[in-house]
Amino acid sequence: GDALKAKLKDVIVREGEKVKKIRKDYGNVIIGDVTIDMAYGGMRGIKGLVYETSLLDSEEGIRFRGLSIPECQERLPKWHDKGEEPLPEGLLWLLLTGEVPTSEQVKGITREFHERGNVPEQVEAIIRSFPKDMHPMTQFSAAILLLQPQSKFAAAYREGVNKSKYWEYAFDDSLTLLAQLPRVAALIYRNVFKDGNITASSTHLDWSGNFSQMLGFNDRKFHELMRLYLTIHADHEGGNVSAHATHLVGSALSDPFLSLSGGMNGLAGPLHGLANQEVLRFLKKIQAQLPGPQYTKEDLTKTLWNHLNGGQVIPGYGHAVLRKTDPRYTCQREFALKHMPHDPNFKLVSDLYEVTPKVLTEHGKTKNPFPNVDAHSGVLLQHYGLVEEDYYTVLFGVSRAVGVLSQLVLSRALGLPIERPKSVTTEWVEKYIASN
Ligand code: CMX
Repeated sequence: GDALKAKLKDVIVREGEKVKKIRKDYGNVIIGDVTIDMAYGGMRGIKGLVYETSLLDSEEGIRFRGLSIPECQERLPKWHDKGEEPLPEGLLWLLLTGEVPTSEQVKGITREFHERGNVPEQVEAIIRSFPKDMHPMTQFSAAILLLQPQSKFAAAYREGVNKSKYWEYAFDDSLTLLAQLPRVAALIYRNVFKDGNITASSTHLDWSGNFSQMLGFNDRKFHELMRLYLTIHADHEGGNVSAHATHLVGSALSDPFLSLSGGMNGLAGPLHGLANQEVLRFLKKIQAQLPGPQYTKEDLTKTLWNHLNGGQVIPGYGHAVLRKTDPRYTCQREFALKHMPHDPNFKLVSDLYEVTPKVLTEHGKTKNPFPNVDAHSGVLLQHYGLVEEDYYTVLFGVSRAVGVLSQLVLSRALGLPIERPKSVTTEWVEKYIASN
């Protein structure tokens, strides 16, 4: 934690000066136009937000500080230097500083997470008392609020801290959150779906391995899967609902706990993070309707059309920005080809990949007929026995916290102001049209 904070201090000074100069010299340069369609259309395509940690290209997919997913898999430190998948602790370092960390630096973060990982007892008791039929994402968001009294940011603000120090408290809170989220998330899982017992933290394990173990999964391949999973779901630039919601709430100087909870409420929507749960439900529905494992591509096509004709979206397909297959889908497909090539659920996902883009193209509505991250993640979890799909978005949420909290720290460091875009009414639009 200390090494990261020291590094971050340098980066923040450098970046702060750079941004100041850009704004001073080029603040009036126009980077886009806004049409009436954009204003009604969910602000699609408007460049109205600076978000440093990652950038999404419509053809190529996500880059974390310039690194693609395969590059992250290659360059970020691995578990004991011999695992195959990147450690999300390394991604955190990369997102915050823009630099690839060493194994030692990553170990330091893992240690820090262990040191801060104890969830307050009264919070655990309340989580255990949640009704079992309360959706895991509702529990997760509520649990993050329960952690909020620990906020150093909120306490410092109350004490009248100088604004130049905001980022340090946001950083502190973010580390506390990231350290405690796995335990909180595992508690929800064990409490809703198992007997409520949870394995104590193992300090010899990394963040993902320890989380897996607390969930109750000891297969080393599952730990590798979780390292990949928690890395690739972390960040997807700034305009998506969970990132933008966290950023928006944080811009009011709400502390990282309040901000993250807000982001998680957005992630819980079926068009965003909940799509991973919806995909699994959809796969089960298809399996129930198919004649058996000997189904044909025509059978699949028919089920897809029935679903679409019922006025529902095909979950896991389409994207607001991407126009090609999501590289987060591709790397999960590669994981499946390597570790579970004969898994029947993987076969269904694979067969759908061959059929769905054609159907969606013919359907003619979606701008992107290709799969996104959520089309694949569920079957990997099913394979290792994490079969309760209502829980899947919580895993997404634990990962997404890495990205949105990194940016939150940087936003406070750069002194970004309260977010407040201008809205207009349809009456205003009519008058504007008439006068032009
Ligand atoms: N199945 C059917 N119709 C779809 C579709 C899909 N998978 N994706 C988009 N469409 C439809 C839209 O509903 C919209 O229809 P209307 O004009 O009737 O409103 C039309 O195609 C145009 O939409 P778009 O511009 O292509 O897509 P958007 O940017 O509006 O929305 C997204 C993007 C992801 C919400 C949408 O593709 C979708 O609903 N996909 C299914 C849900 C999903 O997988 N979400 C997860 C995304 C990744 C994540 O955030 O986790």
